[in-house]
Amino acid sequence: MDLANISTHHIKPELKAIAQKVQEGKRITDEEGLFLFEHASLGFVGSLANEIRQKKNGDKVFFNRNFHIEPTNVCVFSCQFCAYSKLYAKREEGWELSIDQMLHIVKKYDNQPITEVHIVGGVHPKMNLQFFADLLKAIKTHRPALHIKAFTAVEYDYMFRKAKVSVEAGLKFLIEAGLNSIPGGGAEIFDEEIRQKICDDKVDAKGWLEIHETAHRLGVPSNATMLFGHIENYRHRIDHMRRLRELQDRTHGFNTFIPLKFRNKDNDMSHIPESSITEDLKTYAIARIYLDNFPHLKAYWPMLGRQNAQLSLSFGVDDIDGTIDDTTKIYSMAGAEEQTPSMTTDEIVTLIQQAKRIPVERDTLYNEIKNYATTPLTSIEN
Ligand code: V47
Ligand code: SF4
Repeated sequence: MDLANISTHHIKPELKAIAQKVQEGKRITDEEGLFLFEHASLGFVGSLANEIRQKKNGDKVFFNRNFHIEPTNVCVFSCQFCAYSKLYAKREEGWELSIDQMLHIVKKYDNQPITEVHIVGGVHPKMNLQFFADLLKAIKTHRPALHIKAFTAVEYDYMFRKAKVSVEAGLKFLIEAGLNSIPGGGAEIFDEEIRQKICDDKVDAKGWLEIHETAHRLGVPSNATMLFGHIENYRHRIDHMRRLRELQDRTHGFNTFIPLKFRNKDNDMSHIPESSITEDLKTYAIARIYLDNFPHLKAYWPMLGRQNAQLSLSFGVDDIDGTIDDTTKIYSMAGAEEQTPSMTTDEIVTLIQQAKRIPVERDTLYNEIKNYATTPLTSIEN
């Protein structure tokens, strides 16, 4: 935001000071982050976040070609916001895939230039550490170059405790079997009081952070999410991001921060209204401003919808995840915008070009696979 070129007399002095700090590349404090949530307009945080994104990633917007496997939707935990846990209580519509069935899914993509498989699901009491190690080995044997991004800290915590191994030993065992990186799920909101109300029986904040810290130490990168727009307040969002920023200062192992908007269909928090798009975009923008040590900010388009994901590119977001075939149920079941989430590469490229950005296909670690800078925009908006 070029403060010299706009009329600033109506901007609060605190906001001017924050903008100046950010423009000088300085880190904002928790109180300043909170001030942005409480007093800044969407336009203000948006243009500040946009400037940071531009400095970090230029005109590039990343996406990757991936598919999902959900080994099961049975889950021993009872997160209030999750449509799965409700399902488990009713013992309805549960599925459990065998290794052969999951390998069959992998084989469907044999002739496609997919670079990543994202494996995440419920926590099934019968699927243990050895089962998952065998799964990873089977995938790697079939397609060695496929990057395996697998299991949230929630799943790790359960399988390691059950196998009576330390986090380090468990992770080493799975790395040996083929694990390449860790997705960001299960973080929800770290604040103990809120966590107790929305997901009190799964891994706590300390456990989640320990698993990611250990993974980073072992050379395995990861992502981090934040479930927002339910019973938490702005202080809790800032507290969540502070814990991540501190860990990132120590390890630099996080690639991407992914805010996940709470969806209220078919879960035990259905009475809570969903946040507005203004609130969602503000949260993206403030995350971009506050998390100065995270290289990337991702809008998960199946949850947000493709049009809002496109809009988020002007609020600090530089990544819209993958092409994702119709294999992710946790969101569609909770009322996500996209009931059959799948976008072709052409669709994703066009969506990014319409926002006047350069689409870049990346691998999981943000190495560029294809840059679409010179690809003409084919849509009517050309
Ligand atoms: O942790 C469950 C969320 C997450 C709801 O790392 C819900 O690249 C909103 O973490 N409303 C798992 N969210 C998914 C996840 C993820 C997704 C995409 C990419 C990556 C990555 C990670 O799904 C859970 C939980 O926060 N979730 N129910 C709901 N009703
Ligand atoms: Fe289980 Fe994850 Fe759903 Fe919680 S969010 S009930 S841990 S599948």
